[in-house]
Amino acid sequence: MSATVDAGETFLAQEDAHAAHNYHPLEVVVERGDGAWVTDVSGRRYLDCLAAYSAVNFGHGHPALVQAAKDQLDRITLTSRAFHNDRLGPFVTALAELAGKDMVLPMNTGAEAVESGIKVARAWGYRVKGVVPNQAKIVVADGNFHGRTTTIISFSNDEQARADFGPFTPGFVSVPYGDAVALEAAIDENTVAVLIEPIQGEAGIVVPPVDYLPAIREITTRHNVLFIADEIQSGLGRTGATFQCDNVGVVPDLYLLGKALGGGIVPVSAVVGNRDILGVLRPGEHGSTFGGNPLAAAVGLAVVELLATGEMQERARMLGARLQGGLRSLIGRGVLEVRGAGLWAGVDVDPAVGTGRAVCEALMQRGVLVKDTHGSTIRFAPPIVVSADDLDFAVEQLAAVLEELAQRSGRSRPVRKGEAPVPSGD
Ligand code: IF1
Repeated sequence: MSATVDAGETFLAQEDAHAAHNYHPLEVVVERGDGAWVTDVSGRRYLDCLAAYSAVNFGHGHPALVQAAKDQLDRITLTSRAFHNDRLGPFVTALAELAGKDMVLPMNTGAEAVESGIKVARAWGYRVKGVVPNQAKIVVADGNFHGRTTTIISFSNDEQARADFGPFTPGFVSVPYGDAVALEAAIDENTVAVLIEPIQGEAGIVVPPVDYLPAIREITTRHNVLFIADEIQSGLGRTGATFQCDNVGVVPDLYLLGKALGGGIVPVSAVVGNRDILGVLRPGEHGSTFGGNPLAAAVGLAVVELLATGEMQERARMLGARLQGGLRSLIGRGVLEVRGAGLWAGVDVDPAVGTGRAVCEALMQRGVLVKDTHGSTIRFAPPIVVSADDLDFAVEQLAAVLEELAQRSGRSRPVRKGEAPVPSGD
C-alpha cells in the first residue's frame, strides 16, 4: 500500500463505512493545500492538476481570498435574503460589471445556477416572448454535463448519470454538439433558450468549431431565443479569458457561473444577465437560504477583483500554451489526441497502453493528481497559479507513466500515430 494509504487508513475506513459510495476516489488522503500543491496525511506532496474540476482556479489558500473569508467570518456569515447585508450589493455590482451585464441572481452550486437559468428562461418565455404556458422548450447538446439534479439529468444522455433516477423533466431537446444546423432545426415557436457549454468538460474537454458559438449567437438572436452559456467550468480564467465565450467573441444572454466564483473556499454560483431577462423574477418566486450570503459575497467579490486585473487570464493563456505544447509532444507516445483551451486540456490515452484510471493511479505515485473521464481521457486543469516548472514536471511524469505502461502492456514502445499496432508479447 502507498504510504498515504497506511497513514490515511483510518480516514479511508471511516469514509468507506459512513460516506455514500457515489465516488471512486484515488487513494490519496489530502490534509493541506497551498497554491498548486496539496499534501497528504503522510506528508507526501502532489501537484494538483484537477483543481477540484476548476473550482480552485486561483490555487489552494490564495492569500487575498482567504483573507476576505477570514475578515467576513468575524463580521456576519448568514442572514438569509429576508434581510439585506452589506456584502451582496458590492458583489453583484462588481460581478455584473465584470460580465458586462446589469443583473445577478446569486446562488450556491453550479447545478442551482443551471436550474435557476432554466426557470428564468421559462418565465421569460411565457411572460415576455409569449410562449404557450407549460410548453417551453430548451435546446441542449449531446454529451452535455450541467449537474446532477433530477431536471438536469433529464436532458443528459449519459446513462450512468440517469439510470434509475426517473421519471424525468420534459421540455428539453438534445442535438449533436458543434452542429449549428441541427441546433437551428430544433428551434420552434415554443423554444425559449439554448443551453450550451462553450467547451464540454465532462465529455472530455471537447472544443467545438470556432464558428459554433458565434453561429448560436446569430441563430438565437434571429429566433428570439435566449443563449445561455454554462461557464461554470470553462469560465473565470480557466481558458485564458474571463469567459470562454470571450475567446470566440460571443456575448450570451445569460452566463451561468459557479466553481471558481467561490475561490475554492465556499460554494458561490450565479446567473448573470440583463434586466430585460433576469427582471422577470418577482419577489417570492425563487430563492435559496444561502444564496447571496455575506460570506459567499465577500469571497465572490474578492474573486471578481482578482479577475478584474486580467492577470489570471493572461497567466492561463501563457501557461496554457506551454501545457498544450508539452502534452502534444506526447502524441504518438501513448497519447492519441490533446484538446483544450488555455490551462485546460483533455488528453486521450491510447487504450492499448492503459486506461485513464491506470494512468491517474500511476501519476499519483509520481506526485501528480489528475482525473480521468469516459475511460481513457485524462483532464488537466491545474490552478492558474501553477509555475511553468511544475507544468513541465507534470508533463514529464505523464511521459514516464506512458512509457512505463507501454512496456508493461508488452509494447517495446507505444504505437506511434498512424503505425500498425505492434502485436503484444513481442
Ligand atoms: C460531479 C463532472 C466536471 C459542470 C458544468 C454545471 C456543473 C458542473 C459545466 C454543476 C459540475 C462537476 C460535478 C462533479 C464533477 C465535476 C464534473 F465530472 F461531473 F462532469 F467538472 F466535469 N456545469 N461539474 O462541470 O456544478 O452543482 O457540481 O457545483 O458531479 O461529480 P455543481
